[in-house]
Amino acid sequence: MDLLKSAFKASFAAKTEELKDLLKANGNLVIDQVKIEQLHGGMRGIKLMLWETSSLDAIEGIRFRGYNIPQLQELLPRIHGAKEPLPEGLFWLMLTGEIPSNEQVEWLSKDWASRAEIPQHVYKILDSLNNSVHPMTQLSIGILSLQSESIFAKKYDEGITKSSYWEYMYEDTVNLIARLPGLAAYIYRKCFHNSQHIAADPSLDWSANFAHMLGNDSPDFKDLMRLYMTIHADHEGGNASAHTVHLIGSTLSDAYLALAGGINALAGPLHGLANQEVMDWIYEMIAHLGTDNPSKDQIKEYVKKTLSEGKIVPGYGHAVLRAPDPRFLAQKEFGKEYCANDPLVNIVWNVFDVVPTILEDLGKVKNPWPNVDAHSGALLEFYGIKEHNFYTVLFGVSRAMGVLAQLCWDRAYGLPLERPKSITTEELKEFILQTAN
Ligand code: CMX
Repeated sequence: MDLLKSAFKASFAAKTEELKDLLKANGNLVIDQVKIEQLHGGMRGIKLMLWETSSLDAIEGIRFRGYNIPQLQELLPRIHGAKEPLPEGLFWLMLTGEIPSNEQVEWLSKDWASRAEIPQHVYKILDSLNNSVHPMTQLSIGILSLQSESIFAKKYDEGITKSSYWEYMYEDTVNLIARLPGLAAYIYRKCFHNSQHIAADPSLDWSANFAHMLGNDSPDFKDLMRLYMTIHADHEGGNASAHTVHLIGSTLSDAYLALAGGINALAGPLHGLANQEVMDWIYEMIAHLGTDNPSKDQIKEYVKKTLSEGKIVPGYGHAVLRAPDPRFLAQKEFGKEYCANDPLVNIVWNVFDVVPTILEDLGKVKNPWPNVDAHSGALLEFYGIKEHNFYTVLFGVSRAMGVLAQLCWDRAYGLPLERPKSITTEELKEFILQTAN
């Protein structure tokens, strides 16, 4: 059994026992109550699933196994001359609860590089797709085509016991994560660089190799990718992409089928596609105002115009957060160090200065602050990744780490099929009538 697999086994063995005892002693305790407005309003805030890899606080933001983003930036190993920690370290942390050593991260990086090969039939399927097919759709199709490689599906077919599900889910998870940069870079070079593909360099770490295959070998871009892949990896279980993967996985679909579903959820404009929308919106503003250096007053007027047309301001607001997203702030710090004079980056910062007050004044927006998607596009564009409709693919590659690590936990815990209860309006009326009497 490999290093991380055995560390994960030791980690979940103890937690599974603890969870069994907790359930036995407290299974009847009521943890939450559901209001009718929550039933209708997207189930906001209802506690209804276990999720080990991260937890989201409305003010502080995301914590991965108890560590917030600044702590992760300080504690996770930096190797290969990186200034930013490697996301491989975060994946180790999500599975084991332990900050890994440099040697463990080095090993994991090599392990992923050794698993990265993509079968030829996947390339053929991608090549058959017209470039007008959105890159997120291509990513989803690419992941589904890779499903031929699922070890979990094969073993399940042969007949395996429930207690061994986690082992094969772990194998699918790491194989899939290892292959995602190659898959995403293939889609990028096919759509935007005339299919001039760049071979992987297995001596590089996962993110640096991804940067390399996209076509930018600068050390700073490699660091941006390490940061980007770390901060987008997980956002607890209730967000649409995470919950989709968890739900599909609960039917014992394998990691490939489950992740493709999550990618489809991420492709919506209220979720991950917002990073594309932000950059499109900024470019529309530049064209409308006729300047790529708009004043804050001009930006204010454009925001008001957007709202008056019944549109949302992309990159702002959140279903859980009630403060500026620390993932936005981490990218702002990166921008200050590497591209403080870039015009687009400065527009992003000026938008940040004016939008929250305007949204607050609407009186209905619960969180007027920027989320992760408000910043990422401007940094990518600075390093030459200018194709806005590719941005959510990068989000998807990172998000795979968190949701697939959790899928390993799901199978390790033996969590059952998800099957909540829905009710009709007639039943709702009946309930209200009975409660009133
Ligand atoms: N611009 C304009 N109006 C906004 C807004 C924004 N950025 N954010 C929220 N609102 C509006 C909502 O549309 C809603 O209006 P109606 O009552 O007229 O329908 C009202 O404010 C209340 O919404 P909310 O409770 O504050 O927000 P929700 O939890 O319903 O939705 C989110 C959260 C993210 C979908 C929403 O803030 C939004 O649409 N933001 C812009 C899109 C975006 O950036 N999404 C990315 C989120 C992060 C991610 O998943 O990647």
